[in-house]
Amino acid sequence: MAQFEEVSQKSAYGTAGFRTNSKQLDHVMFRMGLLATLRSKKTKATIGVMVTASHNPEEDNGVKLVDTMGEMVTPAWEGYATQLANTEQEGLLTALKDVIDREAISMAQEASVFVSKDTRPSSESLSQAVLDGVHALESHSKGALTLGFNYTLIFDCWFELQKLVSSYKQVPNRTDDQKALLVDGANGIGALKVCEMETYLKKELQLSLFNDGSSGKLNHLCGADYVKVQQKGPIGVEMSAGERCCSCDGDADRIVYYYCDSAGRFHLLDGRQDCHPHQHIPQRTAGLDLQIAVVQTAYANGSSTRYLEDTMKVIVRCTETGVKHLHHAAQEFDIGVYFEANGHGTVLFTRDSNTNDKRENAALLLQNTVNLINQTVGDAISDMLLIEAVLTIRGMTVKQWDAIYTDLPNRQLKVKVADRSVIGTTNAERRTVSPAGLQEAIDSLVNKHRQARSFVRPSGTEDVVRVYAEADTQESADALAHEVSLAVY
Ligand code: NG1
Ligand code: ZN
Repeated sequence: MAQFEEVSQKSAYGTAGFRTNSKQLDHVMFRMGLLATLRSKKTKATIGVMVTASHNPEEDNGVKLVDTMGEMVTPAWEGYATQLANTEQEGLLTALKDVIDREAISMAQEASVFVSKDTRPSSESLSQAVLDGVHALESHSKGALTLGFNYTLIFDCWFELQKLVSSYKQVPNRTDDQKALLVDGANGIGALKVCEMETYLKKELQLSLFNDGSSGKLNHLCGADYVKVQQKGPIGVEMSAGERCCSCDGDADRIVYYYCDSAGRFHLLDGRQDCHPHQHIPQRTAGLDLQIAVVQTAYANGSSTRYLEDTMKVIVRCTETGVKHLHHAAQEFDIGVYFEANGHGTVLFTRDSNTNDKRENAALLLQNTVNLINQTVGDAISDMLLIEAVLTIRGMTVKQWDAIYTDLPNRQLKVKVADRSVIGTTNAERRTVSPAGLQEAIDSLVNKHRQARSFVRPSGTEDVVRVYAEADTQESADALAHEVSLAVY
């Protein structure tokens, strides 16, 4: 390890793998191909490599490894990924041997690696670089490599799409005036899948697709991140009052809902997902005696946490940012609902709903919900259908969903610092442990505002420190975020 630690850490395996300008990623991709092959040999199972930069601009790209059960790889393997990505060419062989020795990997074991990519122009050659890495270790073995998919692992399966569609068809029909849903495809993968789904669901749901990739640029003036950050609708979507609209992100694993009221005011329903499926599940699990929990991050609005704990009376857990952390925490419960405030997430069912249970009706309903959910890491289309199903079953309009609680005004800022790694955090990133004095400074600023909360953490996907603040008024939240930014700087 000593030899590894001396290597300068230019890129680290962050919240969602490596992510930066696509021009800097060739060697990282090749090395992730090597590492995925080793991981596959170690686990004797298929490993996924996903080439995407999600909601980042089209010029960026990234790569993340997907472990045997569709989860992110373990911290030890993230460490190997960082080491390999930063090793000079001449040290590469030694670095690889080190992983092989540490993990006692049998190189005779066959490997199976799935490589998938999003629709970015750079994804084509970068995914090829991953495949080259796989080939470098597996050139002797025939058929051990499954070649690149066009879309994400999640969506590439036609059967998966059919399962979602047929489960959705079990939902009682909604009234005609509630059937329309405007979907912003962010000019990415989500658009392709919505297009496919549109025809199968014509009777149940009238999907109108915008930003379908035919002319616009990926995530440009559209997509989940744009809508959330800009607090306005995407380009090309004309919303009538009260009409349900949603946007997915570039790799379609994140979705946000929104609408305009009759006064033309824009309402974003971010962070509502974790309350939403949850409202549905207790009804469906009536009598099934399952332990249900909701997992959030520190970015969850304080009102949603209070609503879940005080009104819904469910267990709420808080983890570090990034679905890999939420996913692990959610696995500890029979049903774990997890969503980041920005729309990534899903629902996990760790106990078989059919086992030892005589209350068949509830079990059957629950099974149908299970089929509607993609449990691996969540995806925008299945989350969208789940939300549509819940709204239909509960007879709720988007406005009524918005009204289940009122968000505390909040503000998120990015601060550029010389070295963001000097900020160390604890308690699911809600408090800082370094540099000295920073947490005390934040505490005293928070104390000057009402119903206030603020925290800072280094981003895992951008070279910035993120500042979050919420308080009783927007002015107060803005002021607090600004004051805390100055304390960080
Ligand atoms: P970082 O850059 O570590 O804050 C961002 C998002 C995460 C997640 C990842 C991966 C926020 C505050 N952070 O992580 O929730 O989406 O990107 O895509 O939204
Ligand atoms: Zn994404």
